[in-house]
Amino acid sequence: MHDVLYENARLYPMGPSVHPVPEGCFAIKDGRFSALGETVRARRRLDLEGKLVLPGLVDCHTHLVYAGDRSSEHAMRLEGRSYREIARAGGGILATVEAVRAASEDELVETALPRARCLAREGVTTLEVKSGYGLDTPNEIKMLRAIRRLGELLPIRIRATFLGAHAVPPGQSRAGYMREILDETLPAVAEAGLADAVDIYLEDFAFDLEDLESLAARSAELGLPLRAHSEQLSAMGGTAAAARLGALSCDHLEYANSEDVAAMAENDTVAVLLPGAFYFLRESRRPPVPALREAGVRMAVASDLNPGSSPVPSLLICAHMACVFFGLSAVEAIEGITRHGAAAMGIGDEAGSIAIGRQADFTVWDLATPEQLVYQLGGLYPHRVYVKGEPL
Ligand code: DI6
Ligand code: FE
Repeated sequence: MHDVLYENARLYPMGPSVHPVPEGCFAIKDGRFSALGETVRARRRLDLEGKLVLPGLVDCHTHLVYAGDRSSEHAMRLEGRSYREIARAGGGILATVEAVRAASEDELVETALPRARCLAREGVTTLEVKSGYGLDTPNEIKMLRAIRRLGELLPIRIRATFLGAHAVPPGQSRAGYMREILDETLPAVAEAGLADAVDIYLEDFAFDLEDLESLAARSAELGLPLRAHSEQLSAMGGTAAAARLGALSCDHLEYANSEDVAAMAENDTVAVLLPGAFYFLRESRRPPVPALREAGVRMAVASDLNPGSSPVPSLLICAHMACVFFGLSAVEAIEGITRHGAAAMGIGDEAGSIAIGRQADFTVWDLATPEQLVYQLGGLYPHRVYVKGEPL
């Protein structure tokens, strides 16, 4: 006997087929999907009145734990200064580092909660959050603990990524800081079970391919999967290198070339597109979406929610922008915020699609077609969000 049978839904399981289930029904038992497209016997029956049903959404790349405010940099950019110039002059990420170091773990949790709630309200039931504004062992650990606490305070699934290699802290050499990450911070983070993955910011003012290699080796020893920010503002071959090192995802990719795309295809690396940063930094170069599509690289879309380059607490606005700016189809964008987002986090078998045996995280929408999800820009919310079969 199943717990609940949901009937009369336009059900898009998103995995692997993107077509709706013709029978439009599904059932839940003990918080998991227990039947799909079959009218089974259940304790309760619920008529969804033709509403659209999608998996719970996945935001696979955010930096939503932070302190302080960077609106003055926005003002500087509006006057013509570039993100890179501001970063080189000690602003940018380092400004947030100063604020995060001065904040307590409680303050980080309190200020992050409303941001995470914005995403959850839109139907995000799986969320990734990165560290990377602490840049030393105690402060990185403080951030990661704050991320774990968000996961305890909110009913959604929250995964933590260690991004110690985000910027070189003031007064330190890159090599010296990398040694600290490899010998001290990352082992401490792994030991405490505070991270589910490791990330690195590859850019000429951040970290290089040598750093990537040593970080990949250490992460592999500690059993943590690798991700990379690569080819956002310049081309340095970081994407191809990270893909060959087995990275789950390469994120941004505005400057990725055909070699990067081929390496991603060969290694099954997910391409994470972050149109919020492209928009906010007023970039003009777009990620090579036609080449990624042609090569069969899975494309995820995420908010990149952060104070410097993407202060955009809306995954749906980012999905919309992925269509308008980067040329994704509606279905590609929806795959990007469901199953491919989950794949970028290495949890494609747990989240991002509706399948028998999986945790029953799903969203119900008062929309006629999936296309409508990426049509209206902003102000779009699900009729209801379910986690483990329970309405939020
Ligand atoms: N993700 C990042 O890590 C950096 N850019 C991006 O898209 C920027 C974070 C920041 O400026 O605080
Ligand atoms: Fe990022």
